[in-house]
Amino acid sequence: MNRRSQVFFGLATLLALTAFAGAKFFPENYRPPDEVSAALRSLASAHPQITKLIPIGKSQGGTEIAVLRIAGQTKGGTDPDVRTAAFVAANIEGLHLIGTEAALALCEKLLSGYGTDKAITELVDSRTVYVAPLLNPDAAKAFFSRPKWERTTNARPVDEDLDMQVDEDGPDDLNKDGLITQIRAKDPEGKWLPDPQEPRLMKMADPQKGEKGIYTLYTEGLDNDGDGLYNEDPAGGVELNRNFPHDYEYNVKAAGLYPVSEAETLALVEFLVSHRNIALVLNFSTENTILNLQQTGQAKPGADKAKVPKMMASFLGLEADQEYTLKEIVEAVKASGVGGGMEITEDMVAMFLGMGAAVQIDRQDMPLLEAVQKEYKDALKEAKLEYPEKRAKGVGKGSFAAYCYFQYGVPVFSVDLWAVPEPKKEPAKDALTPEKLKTMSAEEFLALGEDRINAFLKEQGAPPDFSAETLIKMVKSGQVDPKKMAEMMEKMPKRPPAEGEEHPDAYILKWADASLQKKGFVDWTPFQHPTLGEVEIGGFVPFLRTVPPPGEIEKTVAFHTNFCIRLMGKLPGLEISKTEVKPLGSDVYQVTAYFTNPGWFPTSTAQGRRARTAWPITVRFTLGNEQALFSGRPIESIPYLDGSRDTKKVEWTVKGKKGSSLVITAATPRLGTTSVNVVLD
Ligand SMILES: [Ca+2]
Ligand SMILES: [Ca+2]
Ligand SMILES: [Ca+2]
Ligand SMILES: [Ca+2]
Repeated sequence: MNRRSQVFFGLATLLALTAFAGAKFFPENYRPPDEVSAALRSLASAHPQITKLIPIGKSQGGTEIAVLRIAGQTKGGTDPDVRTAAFVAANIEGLHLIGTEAALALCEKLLSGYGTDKAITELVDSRTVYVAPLLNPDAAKAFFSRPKWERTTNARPVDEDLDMQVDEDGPDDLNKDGLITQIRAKDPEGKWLPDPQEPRLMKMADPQKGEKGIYTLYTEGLDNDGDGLYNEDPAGGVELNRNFPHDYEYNVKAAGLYPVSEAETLALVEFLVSHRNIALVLNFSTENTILNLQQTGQAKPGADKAKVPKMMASFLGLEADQEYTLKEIVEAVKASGVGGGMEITEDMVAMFLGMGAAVQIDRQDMPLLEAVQKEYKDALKEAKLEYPEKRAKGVGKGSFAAYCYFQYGVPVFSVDLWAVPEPKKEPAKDALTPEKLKTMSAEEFLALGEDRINAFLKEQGAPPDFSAETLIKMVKSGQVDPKKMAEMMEKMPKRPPAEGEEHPDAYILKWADASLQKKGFVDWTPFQHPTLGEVEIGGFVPFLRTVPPPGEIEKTVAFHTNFCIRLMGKLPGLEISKTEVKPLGSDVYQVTAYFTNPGWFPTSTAQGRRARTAWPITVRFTLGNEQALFSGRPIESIPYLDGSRDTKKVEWTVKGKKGSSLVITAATPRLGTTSVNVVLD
């Protein structure tokens, strides 16, 4: 190879590499499903004393789904699957690669901190932590595939368009950049037009504002089966995070045939219901339910009005064949005294009348969630982690988190770990205002520069022909001074504020331009499409919103794994904190036992009690030989204990010999069993 061709070859390679770097979009920081499995196996084999790798099932596509159990040796050899536990779930959506990494990092932190870090050692010795780092491996594979496309479905073959063919028309990488983006095609009947402020972004035309669409948008690809629709039936499947039984969407293909119809969701639900010791679920997903408390879709009671069953109607003083609003029914129930002092909500009435699932957080659980929210916000601030709070995503219908809270009946916290950062607002003190303008000299005004003046004009809603360029010319030529200009501007008709509104994705594009060297967006480029003709291909790079760039991973993972460990340290517990024996004479004794929750979380949530999946605490009083119970019951039930050392007592009167003993036991599935030996004395 001569020198010239060497140089040429080098250049060509460089160009190819640059193109490919954009296409790859930092995969080296994230592990594909087989590497996640390998990482779990190696963690388990490096720490055999305190781990157990539990395969819970296989994805539709055949990848094993595993839970790593972390539990230290307990005194008395309590079974780790019986003592109080936290379950950490990750990446049920498949595109939340950062969640998988955080879950693995949490395992590593707990295992390496065991024996060296006091809080971690205490946690691991007294509790059990289950971690499932990858719940949707089929979808996660799409991140590592070429072309890369955002997919949240498992590999179940589904005929989305009911044409008797399955998975026959998926996206196609037409421009061969390794990414599935979008196509925009000029179309007189199109519904889309470029955003006037940011023409790279497309917005839906609003006919009420006189806007007219000029483009139709498609996912990048061909109409493989020639039915006139583009990419209408891609590979897969069911969106696992819509396949859970609470507030489930029937007759929606992506939600599956029926609740828990999928291998992955079934495996997960089976694991949860067979591990009744789980008292807390932490979920790494694109939702952030610590900041956004919306616990399920937009579900509302099915109708505004409802009829009340005949039997109830007469009891409530209502007419059986008349329709009432939920509010009216709530009032009637309250007036009747049926609730026995319980807070009656529209939600409860709706559920009772079979109008739909509960969708609101139980009022009694609110203080708990708000306290965690405050702690989280304070911790974010302290760690100087900026998070666009208002953009935090709530939970959708049929989601895993909704199932955990409403049906499984435990506190659940979803965190997304990262979101595209909000652009920083200009500090207000430097902001230019018409008032400031009035006091400025011509020199000071010119020193502002064209960009700042333009920004100011835009902010003021100045007409488009009122540009910085013309103003600068006018000031320079002495036609106008800043004071006069400010007065003119105050009189000027303002553009309607709607036009100043930014495209909802504008901040994402700005961030991508600034932080990803423009690699976050594929610029619209002409393409000759075989059936659509002249089109352009472009749009956001897949995974831009859910996968943080390398520089931002470590800090958020460290922060959130620490926060999770903190939350796990708040798990409820059950102890018999004190017993008292009082002789009443003639071999009769009064025995009192105090039951305490040493944890911060209550022993059950109000919703758990309502769903009847939070068991009460069962107290057993087991008499010794030749003892007899005078008063009190051999089995008592304590509905629940609040957090932070809430204590309830139970009393009995026993006849028995001085010095003889009996046993008091307290047990509930989520908190294990504890017992104490009491001597009559
Ligand atoms: Ca089909
Ligand atoms: Ca492409
Ligand atoms: Ca098609
Ligand atoms: Ca296609």
